[in-house]
Amino acid sequence: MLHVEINGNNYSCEEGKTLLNLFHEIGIHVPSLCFDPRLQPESSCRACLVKIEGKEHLQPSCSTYVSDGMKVVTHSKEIEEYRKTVLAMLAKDYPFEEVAKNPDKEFHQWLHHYDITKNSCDQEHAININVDTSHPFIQVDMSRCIRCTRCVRICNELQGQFVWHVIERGEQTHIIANSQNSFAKSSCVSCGACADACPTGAIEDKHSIKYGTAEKNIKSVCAYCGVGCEINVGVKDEKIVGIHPVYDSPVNKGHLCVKGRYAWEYVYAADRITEPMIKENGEWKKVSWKDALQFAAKKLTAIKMKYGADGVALLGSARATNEENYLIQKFARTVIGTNNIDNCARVCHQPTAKAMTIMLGTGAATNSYDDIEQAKTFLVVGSNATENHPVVGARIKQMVLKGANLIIIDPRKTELASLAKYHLQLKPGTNIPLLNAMANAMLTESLVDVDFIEERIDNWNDFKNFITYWTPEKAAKVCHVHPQLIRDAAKLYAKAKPAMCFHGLGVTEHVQGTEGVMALVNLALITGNIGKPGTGINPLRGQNNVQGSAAMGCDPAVYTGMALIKTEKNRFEDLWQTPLPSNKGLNLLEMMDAAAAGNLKAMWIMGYDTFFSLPDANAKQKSFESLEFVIVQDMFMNETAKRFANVFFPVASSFEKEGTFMNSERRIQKLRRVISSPQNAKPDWEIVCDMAKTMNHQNLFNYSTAEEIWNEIRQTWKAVYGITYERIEDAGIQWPCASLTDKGTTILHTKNFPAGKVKLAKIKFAPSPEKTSKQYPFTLITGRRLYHFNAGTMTYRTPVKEIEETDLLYMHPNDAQRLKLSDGEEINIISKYGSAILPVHIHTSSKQGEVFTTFSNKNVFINKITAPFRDNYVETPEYKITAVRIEKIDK
Ligand SMILES: Nc1nc2c(c(=O)[nH]1)N[C@H]1C(S)=C(S)[C@@H](COP(=O)(O)OP(=O)(O)OC[C@H]3O[C@@H](n4cnc5c(=O)[nH]c(N)nc54)[C@H](O)[C@@H]3O)O[C@H]1N2
Ligand SMILES: Nc1nc2c(c(=O)[nH]1)N[C@H]1C(S)=C(S)[C@@H](COP(=O)(O)OP(=O)(O)OC[C@H]3O[C@@H](n4cnc5c(=O)[nH]c(N)nc54)[C@H](O)[C@@H]3O)O[C@H]1N2
Ligand SMILES: [Mo]
Repeated sequence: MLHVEINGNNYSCEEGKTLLNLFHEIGIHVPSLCFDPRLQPESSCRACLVKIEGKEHLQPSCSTYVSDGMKVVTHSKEIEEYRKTVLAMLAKDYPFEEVAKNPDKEFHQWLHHYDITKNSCDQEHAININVDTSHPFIQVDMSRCIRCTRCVRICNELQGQFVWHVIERGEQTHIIANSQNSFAKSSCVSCGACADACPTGAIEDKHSIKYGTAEKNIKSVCAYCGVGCEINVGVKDEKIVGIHPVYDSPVNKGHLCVKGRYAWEYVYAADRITEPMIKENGEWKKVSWKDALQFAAKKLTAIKMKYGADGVALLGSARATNEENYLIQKFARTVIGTNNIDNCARVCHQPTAKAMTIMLGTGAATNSYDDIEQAKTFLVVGSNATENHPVVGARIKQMVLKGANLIIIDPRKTELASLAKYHLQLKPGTNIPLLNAMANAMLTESLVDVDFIEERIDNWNDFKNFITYWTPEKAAKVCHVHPQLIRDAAKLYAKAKPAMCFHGLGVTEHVQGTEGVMALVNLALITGNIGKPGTGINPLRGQNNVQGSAAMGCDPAVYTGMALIKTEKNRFEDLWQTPLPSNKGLNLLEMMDAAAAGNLKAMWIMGYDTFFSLPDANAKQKSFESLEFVIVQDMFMNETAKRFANVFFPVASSFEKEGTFMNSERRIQKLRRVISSPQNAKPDWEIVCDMAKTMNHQNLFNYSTAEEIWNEIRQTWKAVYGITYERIEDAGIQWPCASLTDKGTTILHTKNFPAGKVKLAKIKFAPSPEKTSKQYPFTLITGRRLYHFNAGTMTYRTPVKEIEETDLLYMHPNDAQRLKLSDGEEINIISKYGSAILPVHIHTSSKQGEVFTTFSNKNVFINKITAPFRDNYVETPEYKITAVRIEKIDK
């Protein structure tokens, strides 16, 4: 502890703090216009200067570290006069009418505090610069710029986008974006960090211009991707007016992406469904909750009577809370009596969960985001993190900009690939030969961690024999990556430790998805890159709560907490006081097959646009048409609801309910009710309880708060027993957390694996049955881009669609030239399974012969053409490979 005297009072403080940090803690306010807690101190504005005993000149408090025995004066006549001069200088050309209009801006507050007016700073006329309103979310008015450079630095240091530049010097200094006249044309990714950091409003959120300042800010969790950023939701007159990042969140550390910060206006979309509805003779009719519930209950009961409980299937939602997912699987098993329950992890990271459970014993990320800053090397495989998990992507990018090594394995040149030391641009679907060859190189070049293998691996000799076959030369013929590059990448991952692996759908959404993850786990194990800081196998999970939905038991084979039905039925029968079904449940893909075969008759789908997002939609249409009864529970009339539902249950959004989400690093975080839900929309959990009551099972679904449900979950799954609502009031906790004093677990497997020693996987290569041919010469990869989210249901109802209007087909310039296509031209894309129309975008991120697109636009509906093949272990669709041809559309 250090001891300091400030303004005659004594304080103690830990080492490594700046004076300004300490002032903030003890409530002393000094102007600090170039300071932002998320940035390295710049000490250029000179407003935070203080007197330190023994120093001749005043010192900047933002960059001076506290030392023992320091004596500091923060406010004296001399210092205050000096500050006033500094601020008056900054305001010399300032448009003072803005001060009155926006008194809350940090700079304006200081001008007011020091009584600086247009007259007092001898202003003749403020400079006049055009206001740039080209961007849908951010307005730029550089007449208000005081050159504090927070925008420049936050764009560089937090996001890593380098949009803002300081040009010229002295009086002429000003800040411009890296585009000519319009900010919208810059390389900005709309994260909004600059607007967040700006102390004047020179760069400002259009939301705050439109709606004004929030009356209160309520902490909650973002409802888009699996990163799980913490947000402060600004509310005024009971409406959301803006979203800002939580500065001290361990997840996002004061950062957000465009969707988290700006894409929330879907909540107020004119076509949001707010009344329960029943479809009669092809027409939707609004009804009371009582009628909707009774109608649905009657139908489900009748189908159960006629076809048995397994005639019904249910789907949980990766967008809904843990509590809600827990209830729907409990409903399936207790009220209906079926294990036909699944969720969209099936089409996403189920292969990860399976592979990691088989090999390591736990099907979740081994490490935490905070390991990113500890890693020396990153291996990023089939994951486009800067677009799909932008806040984690930005953290990785920052480390790479500071010198960490980066290896990318992806058929496309993603943003991270352009920064990578090695980009292994493999042929789609060939992860197995490539990863096996990396293991081979590690063995032959003695790069393996002998001690780790000795201590923690069971079948090393066996594996060695297997892997000798997979020389980089042999693999290169299949995966089209040069053998030397495979060796170099293997060497870097094995030697520049600690090395941290992130993977995504480029691994899982293949016929060898589960095996792909196993091959990755092999690499981590043989190099000892597991169980230590800055290492591990880390899937970047899909939606806000896909990890939770699966962990709650929305899976045909397991109950809550990954408890196997095979072994834990009795325990759950005791817990729920009900006999439970022992029939093997159907997974989502099997549900589709069973429906088409006439064996499944009803589905209740909670928060999942299943028809739109499953592959080979033309075939799926037959499955859905064979169902007698479908309930969709959503905020919007999604494609599944529009075409196939008989009943629609309208839900509260994530801003309108309580509960918890589980992010990619196993962190349970608390969602808060920020606004009330419109008309008769209700939280999913209330709807499930109401259905249970209507079907005479209220004794098992008698909850009045989400917390009561969570407390029941804690009783069923000991890894979250220690996580109470009270304990996560301030910050989330990562499971396993077995007791009320346990702080949670940031790194798994530090000493042991649950099974003691583990086995390496010997994986043979069997290529995808989907192959290009003369008739279908291109390989189509589908995936994501930054602006839209999955089924597009939410983002297309926000101004994000002004930035990206539609799905685009990314095509290499040489292919476009050959097909005589110009950028933006609409084409017909055809596979064996169907066709779709969308514009081409000529771009070098795709290799020749490969094209890429997203699947979010309802009008394009790309899943009409995607291939039906599935992962060998868990049936995840191979969304990443479809053979297609592209035809010019005759005008
Ligand atoms: N902006 C945005 N963010 C999202 C989403 C969104 O829709 N939009 N969706 C969320 C969801 S549900 C999920 S699951 C995650 C997914 O996030 P990611 O896992 O990043 O998803 P994708 O873009 O589908 O695929 C990742 C990469 O896999 C590559 N790939 C394709 N085939 C192969 C292959 O054979 N081998 C290798 N190594 N790579 C290959 C693709 O080129 C692509 O760059 O994103 C989440 N975040
Ligand atoms: N071609 C192609 N297709 C793919 C993929 C691909 O890479 N390529 N990826 C696949 C993957 S990984 C995934 S995860 C799926 C995603 O497919 P979906 O899960 O269908 O997509 P989402 O857009 O995440 O949202 C599902 C629905 O949840 C609703 N919703 C949001 N919040 C709530 C809530 O609190 N409660 C309820 N009840 N509903 C809510 C939304 O309005 C939306 O209709 O798509 C898959 N489809
Ligand atoms: Mo996903």
